[in-house]
Amino acid sequence: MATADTICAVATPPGAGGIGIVRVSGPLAMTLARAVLRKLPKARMATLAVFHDEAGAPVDQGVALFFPAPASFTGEDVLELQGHGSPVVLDRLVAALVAQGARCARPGEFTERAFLNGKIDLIQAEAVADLIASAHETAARAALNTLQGTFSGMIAALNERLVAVRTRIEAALDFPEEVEDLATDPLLAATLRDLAATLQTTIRQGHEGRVLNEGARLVIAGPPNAGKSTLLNTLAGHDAAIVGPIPGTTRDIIRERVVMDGLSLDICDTAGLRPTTDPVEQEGVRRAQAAAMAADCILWLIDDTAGPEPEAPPWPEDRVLRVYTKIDRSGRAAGPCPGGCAISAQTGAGLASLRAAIGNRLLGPGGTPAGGLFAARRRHIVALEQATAAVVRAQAQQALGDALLLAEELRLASDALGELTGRLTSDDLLGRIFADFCIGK
Ligand SMILES: Nc1nc2c(ncn2[C@@H]2O[C@H](COP(=O)(O)OP(=O)(O)O)[C@@H](O)[C@H]2O)c(=O)[nH]1
Ligand SMILES: [Mg+2]
Repeated sequence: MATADTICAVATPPGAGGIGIVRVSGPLAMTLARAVLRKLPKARMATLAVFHDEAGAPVDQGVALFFPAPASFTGEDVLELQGHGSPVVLDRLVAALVAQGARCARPGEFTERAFLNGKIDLIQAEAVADLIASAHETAARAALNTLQGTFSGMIAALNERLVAVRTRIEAALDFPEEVEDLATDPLLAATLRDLAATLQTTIRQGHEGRVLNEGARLVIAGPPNAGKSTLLNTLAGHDAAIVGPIPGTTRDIIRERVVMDGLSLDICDTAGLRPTTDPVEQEGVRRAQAAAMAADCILWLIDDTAGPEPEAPPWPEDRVLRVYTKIDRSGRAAGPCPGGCAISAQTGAGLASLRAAIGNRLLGPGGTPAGGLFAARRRHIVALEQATAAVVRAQAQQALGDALLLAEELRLASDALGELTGRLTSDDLLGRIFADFCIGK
């Protein structure tokens, strides 16, 4: 897909720096190179040159690179001017390029062109933004793997299998006797079952990828005085929440962002759950429950010195981790125990195994992602869930012997995967994805 406009932008962060880079992409890149540099650099060869403005006055000198289409990031002719990192010089260069026919790029427009020109799929384009935004090393490595195609490859393999089944079914639709056979075809049933199972595995790995990429929401909940605020302060490493012996001290949700063993965690301390007539505390309890519902993992704190264990609210069991607290006084052994972990925030006993248990809960056994490290987004999981639901409905249609509906459900599954990779994505969604980028990328 050829784009008519030539875009340009400063690619380095705003402010003064050692080096400042201006990037140009589009059909005019070659003409602009000749105008600014007085020569066209050899393809992909670092070339020392003086940069001139539209009136021919020198603006800076530096290294120029020219990448002819299609072997460039965007797939178009690309010119890169690496000068001195002065905002004045960089603005002057951009103004000179605009005066000669380029226009200023929108956020993410270089990456959008790379996507539109088929250099990368949408998952990889999103990984470019995720890599730039990554807050810690594990997230950066995961985003790089996605950028290099780890996740896209898994989706492409799924799609290939889906297309093979669809081709077979759609070919059979023209022949009534073959249509009848489809309903009883054990091979088709096995293929659909296998496809659904692989999709489910991919969703699980996608969840892990999302946790690595976007971080996870961890909520500390439990009865009053269980030691919730004390645990938040311990995990955060500073006095974020007020701790006290009076039940009902915490009302508002207190949030701390913590990087723990390569996981970015948004940890919320909440009001203790108990029946109360105090309207402020009631609101605190309501907020605590809402936060727990939206959490990736709930630490359910149980005061081990306080008699019989309270019953946990009806949250999904796979998201709840029981934490027995104050074991310095109860005498329970620190570390893993049924359904969770025993700790003392006061002595630090059991905290290492609590951290490991949190990692296990969010990333599966070992606290490391099962499908290898790759970054994913919530959007990807939603699309994978849609594809899975369609394949499950397709299995039902096969059992009912309705070949037309079977074919239709599989088409919907293909469409969901197409939305994932960007093969079938609305302009609206694309606009939203690329608007989150920085300018110059
Ligand atoms: N001995 C002991 N006391 C603790 C521990 N954790 C919390 N406490 C005490 O328990 C009381 C309630 O703690 P707090 O964190 O405010 O509980 P919250 O109401 O669940 O937030 C405070 O007096 C804390 O000092 C612990 O590990 N050991
Ligand atoms: Mg508290």
